[in-house]
Amino acid sequence: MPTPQQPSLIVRQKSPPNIEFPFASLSDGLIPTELFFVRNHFPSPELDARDWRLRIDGAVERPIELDLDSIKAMRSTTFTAVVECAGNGRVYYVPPREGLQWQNGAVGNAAWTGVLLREILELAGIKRTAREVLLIGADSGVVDTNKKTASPGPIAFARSLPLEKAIADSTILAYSMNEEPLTRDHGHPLRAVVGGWFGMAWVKWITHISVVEQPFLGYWQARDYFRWERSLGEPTLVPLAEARLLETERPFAWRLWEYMWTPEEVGRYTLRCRAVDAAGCVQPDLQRSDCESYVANWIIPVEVTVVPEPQAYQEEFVI
Ligand SMILES: Nc1nc2c(c(=O)[nH]1)N[C@H]1C(S)=C(S)[C@@H](COP(=O)(O)O)O[C@H]1N2
Ligand SMILES: [Mo]
Repeated sequence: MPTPQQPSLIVRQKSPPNIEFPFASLSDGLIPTELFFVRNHFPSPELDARDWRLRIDGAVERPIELDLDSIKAMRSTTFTAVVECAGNGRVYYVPPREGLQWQNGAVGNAAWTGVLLREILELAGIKRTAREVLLIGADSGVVDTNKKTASPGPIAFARSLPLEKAIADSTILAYSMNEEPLTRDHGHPLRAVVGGWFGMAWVKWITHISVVEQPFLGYWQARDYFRWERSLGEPTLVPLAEARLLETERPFAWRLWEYMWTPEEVGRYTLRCRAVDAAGCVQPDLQRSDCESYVANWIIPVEVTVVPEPQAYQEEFVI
């Protein structure tokens, strides 16, 4: 009897691990953690939850340090949210763009449990001069050695959120994913979950939070993750931050859909689908040159081959 095919992960880079979810195998609202995509700029640090600490300093009344138990003892919040890498779909760019050649699977939906970032910041007391909240990961390394975009030596993965988003109900520091403790590749023991924002804002392995009074211009904010915007005439660089909300009862989570289609005859077909949101925004038909190598959100045709019903196969399954 033929065994049903197991979906297998697609390795886009071995080291550090960058792994894609086989999107064609999507069958459920939540992606199981073992099939969830992994996007790492540096090797995943192995942090021991027992001696891990979270330091909160900068524009706060009282700098503090918390251990994992005291964070878990705080009021917990659970919500389901999609995390999508801004580079998802990059392989569809013509001509090809530099970067990991993701197809559609650098995206996933999971149930996240943790503590509102706002409640953690309140323990330290946010000063009135605060403008952004910088989240710093424990991973680090050198980026783009010998290139014009090379980092100034080894750097950590760090990104800031504007204060309004940092204190929103859609931003938590999560210690659990799909009801299990975070795994090493997904940020154990604590990561940011920033509902509605692209993946790079979801900093993993957080050990340090600094409340800042000036816009943060670190590598991952000012050198990477940009696209062009032409609204001012000449194209200007704007950081990637726009929320991309899917039409669903649960904000920030996706919704699966299906469409019944009976092909008239065997042969090759091309399927296309276009998303339109409640506000009437329509998914673009074609690639736009302004998005660097990110936000590949135009319609990607899917080729299918319709074959005659496999009789022998069916009988085997009936028993
Ligand atoms: N510390 C740290 N956090 C990080 C990254 C990273 O390299 N280091 N990658 C970011 C990017 S670009 C994405 S898309 C998401 C992916 O989350 P996942 O690996 O849990 O799927 O993590 C984000 N958080
Ligand atoms: Mo990403």
